[in-house]
Amino acid sequence: MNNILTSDQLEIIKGLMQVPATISPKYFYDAKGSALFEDITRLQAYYPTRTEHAIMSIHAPEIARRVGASCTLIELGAGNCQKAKALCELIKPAHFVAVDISEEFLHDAVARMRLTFPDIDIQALAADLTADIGLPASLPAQRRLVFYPGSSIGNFDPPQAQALLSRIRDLIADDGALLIGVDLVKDEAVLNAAYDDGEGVTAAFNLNVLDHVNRLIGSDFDTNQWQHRAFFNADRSRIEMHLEAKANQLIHWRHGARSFARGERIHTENSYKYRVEDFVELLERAGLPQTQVWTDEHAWFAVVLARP
Ligand code: AVI
Repeated sequence: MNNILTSDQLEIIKGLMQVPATISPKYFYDAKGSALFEDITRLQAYYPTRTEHAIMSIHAPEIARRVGASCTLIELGAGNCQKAKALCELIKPAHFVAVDISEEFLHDAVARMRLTFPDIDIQALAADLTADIGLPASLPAQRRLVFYPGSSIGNFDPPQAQALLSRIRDLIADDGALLIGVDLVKDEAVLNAAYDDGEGVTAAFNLNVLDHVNRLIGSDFDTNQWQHRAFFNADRSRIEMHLEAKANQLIHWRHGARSFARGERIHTENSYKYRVEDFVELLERAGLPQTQVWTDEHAWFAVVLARP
């Protein structure tokens, strides 16, 4: 067996050896995790997806007018491309690039998009947004619209979020724009229910990361020995997701091991909730000072159009 570790393996093992242990949320999205996330987006308790969809539908004409004619649409975290589909109908770009970390999932979605939009040049790009997004060299540099829906920006710590927004600003040059969804601070009970739903779908999504990690580093996590924990941390304005050990256990992987005591946690995700003014400030610091904000009637979610 090859003894050289891949960067994913190194990152996972480093996180597991930390106290408290961490697993990056990017490892949620194997094929099963991506499908479970789609199930989450359909849950009654998980308000972000339908709220963002409602904002985009109600304000579609104004959004289209303000976005203007965009030559190239680039969707980050495209998943099943459902949201880009509506935007393609609205702004009719010449090119569409779907970027996502889950390659298997992306290819099927892009194949369906090509059937729906035979006149648009459509490409799939498997990329990790924490690194540089290497767009195809053939893509026109003018009038790019980066679409980053779903409040996935909230899964980055604010400094990382600002760094990603700066990289987006570089991708769009001076005549482009960013259309982004961001989840807002609200009643804690609403937030907690969205990340700990009664049907156990979010729990299954969280636990699935252990099966994915087992495949990636050859570890022996048993999902029956762990439980889902999710709660709003008001001091840091974020939902935290953890996996908590139900019993003392020793986890092995190739050439390594770590013990976990009953009750010890692995931190798997943060989901930051912003105030509109704080998010606008973050965009400004990233070089995107011209903003237009749309929200829903409860001000639970915002869709922001930002330009250099
Ligand atoms: C992908 N991301 C925006 C989701 C969120 O709400 O932070 C991931 C998620 N985690 C648990 N439920 C949904």
